[in-house]
Amino acid sequence: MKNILIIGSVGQIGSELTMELRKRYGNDHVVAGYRKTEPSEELANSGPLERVDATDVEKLNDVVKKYKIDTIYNLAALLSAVAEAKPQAAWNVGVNGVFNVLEVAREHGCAVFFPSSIGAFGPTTPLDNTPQDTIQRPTTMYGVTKVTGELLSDYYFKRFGVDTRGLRYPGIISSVTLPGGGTTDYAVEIFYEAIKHHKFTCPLPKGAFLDMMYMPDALDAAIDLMEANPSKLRHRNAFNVTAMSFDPEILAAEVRKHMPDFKMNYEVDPVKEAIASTWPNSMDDTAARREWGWNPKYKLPEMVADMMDKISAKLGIAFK
Ligand code: AKB
Repeated sequence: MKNILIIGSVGQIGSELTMELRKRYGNDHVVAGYRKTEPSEELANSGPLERVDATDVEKLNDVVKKYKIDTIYNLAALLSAVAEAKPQAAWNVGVNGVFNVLEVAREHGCAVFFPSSIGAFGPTTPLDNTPQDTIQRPTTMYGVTKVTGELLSDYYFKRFGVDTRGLRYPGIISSVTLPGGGTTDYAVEIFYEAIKHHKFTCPLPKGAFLDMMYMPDALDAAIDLMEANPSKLRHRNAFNVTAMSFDPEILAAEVRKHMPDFKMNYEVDPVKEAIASTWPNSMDDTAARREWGWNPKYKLPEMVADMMDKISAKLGIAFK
């Protein structure tokens, strides 16, 4: 039986991944690690909880020993726009934290999941059908930390045999926990504003195409990769994974199929615009499909239909 530690369990991906892992492996086998933000009642009452932070290596060691942890999902990170405002903090969590987790994993024989991002690419990367193995010269602190995390994960596998695995996530869309400070957050915010006000002011410009994914696919991707037969993995870390690619106009048109009076205008955020312009328009994820069977279930129409229903129910506001 696996004993899993999630670092960053109250974040956008962590909050849902923790519950999904508890469902699959048993509540007592999945420890929810958190730092400052208090966990939801659901998270706190359904299994073990520890205040543990990737930058505190001693506490990390204690928790891994206490629960005989064999797998760590390290989801702690500052998202791209926040990382531009706080580059030192982004480096501390995104590089020093990753290094600590890998060191503890080496000592205790744990497997490690590391979520990289489309942010690991930069302006000199081919932006269309971005290959799995290509130029990575990101110009954001977020990207610098993600490339470093990818390289450290490769290094710990090759040098010490740590079972490291990871994905390059696109923008993740979910109805449960809001993302905080990412460039792709608009693709979640649009649903709250549509349901509440039937309109949205978009911070990215028309034509800003980015890869995206609905949360159920993002959870499956992480768990399927961690369960994949290692002999099939040629890459291990930093797999490109995507489910859809759209720009704000295409997303708004899909929302309008459910809410014909929906309106969108633009107030472009220059920081987010600059970041988005250096990220892929769409990635090639054939390595993930070939090596461990990646096959997302949600395309744009299914994702939008489900988000409209879920956010409407969450806010208690009917829109039909
Ligand atoms: C962000 O926008 O910073 C993240 C990401 C794509 O990694 N959602």
